[in-house]
Amino acid sequence: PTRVFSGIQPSGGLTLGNYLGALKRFAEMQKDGVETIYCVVDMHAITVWQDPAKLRQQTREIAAAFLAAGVDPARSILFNQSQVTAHAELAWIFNCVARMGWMNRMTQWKDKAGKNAEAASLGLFAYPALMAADILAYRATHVPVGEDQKQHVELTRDIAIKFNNDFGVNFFPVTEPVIEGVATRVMSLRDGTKKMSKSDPSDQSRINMTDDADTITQKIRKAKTDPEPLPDSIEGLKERPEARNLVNIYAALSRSTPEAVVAEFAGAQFGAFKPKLAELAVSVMAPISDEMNRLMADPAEIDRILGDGADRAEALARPVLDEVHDIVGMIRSR
Ligand code: AQP
Repeated sequence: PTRVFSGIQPSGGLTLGNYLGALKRFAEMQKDGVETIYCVVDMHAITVWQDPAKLRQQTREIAAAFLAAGVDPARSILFNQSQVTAHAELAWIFNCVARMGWMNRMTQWKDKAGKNAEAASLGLFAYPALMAADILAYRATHVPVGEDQKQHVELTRDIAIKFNNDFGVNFFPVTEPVIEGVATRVMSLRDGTKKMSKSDPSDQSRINMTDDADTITQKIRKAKTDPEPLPDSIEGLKERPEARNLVNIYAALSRSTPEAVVAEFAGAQFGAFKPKLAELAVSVMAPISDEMNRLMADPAEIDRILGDGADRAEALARPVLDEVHDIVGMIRSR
């Protein structure tokens, strides 16, 4: 990768799924020769109504989570989306490039709008065009995301290709999703076939990044499992979604592989495995949540970091937007 972009919505507290599937990998992508641009996507969050005071608080909390997970504002650009107007400007142009049919096929749109699509916001429908603008305003080459966002990155590619074709240019790159590791889809602790999600009504279904050690331990102890002991190879996890999920979480938290975890715990009962997993989860997550609390005590410093990131993001996006306006035929005379 040469230029990486990714974002997280400030639409609620973050889960272990967001940490393992996104934040941890964002930090790992900070390497020499790679530009990393990370965004708290507040404009995406308001596609469903957000209380203004909560939106502000959650934006700072997500920024604190990025920092606590190891995103270094000296190496990476970290900002909130609405401070860089290029996102909204490019999104409008992409609204005119993308087709209604493409948006209609998005599974997240179908899930979130549900049966009452008539009452959903226009923004929720257009969400993937804004996401394409987030990525392509920087002509980013790679986007690290969880499995659930794959379809939206594919749509970003379609928009880039159609824009290039419509205007006879080779301007936007065809961005690659980066979906790798064992935690690209962390599942609910109550149902191994459902994604762990911040919007699940059951708090027992997820580990929140702000949960304390006792809460983490208690949620893992109560996590749904089957009565069998752990198998001696990962083939034995095939029809066991809950068991597989806990093994994958263990592997991701210990920077190991499911194969190695299964080899270590072959034949163990969940009564023995769960306390080990809880101990590991607490040892990884507690320092991160402590650091988040420390950062949250100084909101002015978080705002300063976001403002500085926005200045640097703006400097990258503005020349791209200038070229886009020119390609489309929009006069810039001042
Ligand atoms: N369970 C998960 N496993 C792995 N990765 C996940 N991500 C989310 N859930 C999991 C990844 O986290 C990044 C940020 O997600 P987001 O907040 O922008 O949107 P989301 O995917 O809608 O997150 P949630 O928690 O599932 O929220 P709700 O409940 O509102 O739908 C993305 O890279 C995502 O893949």
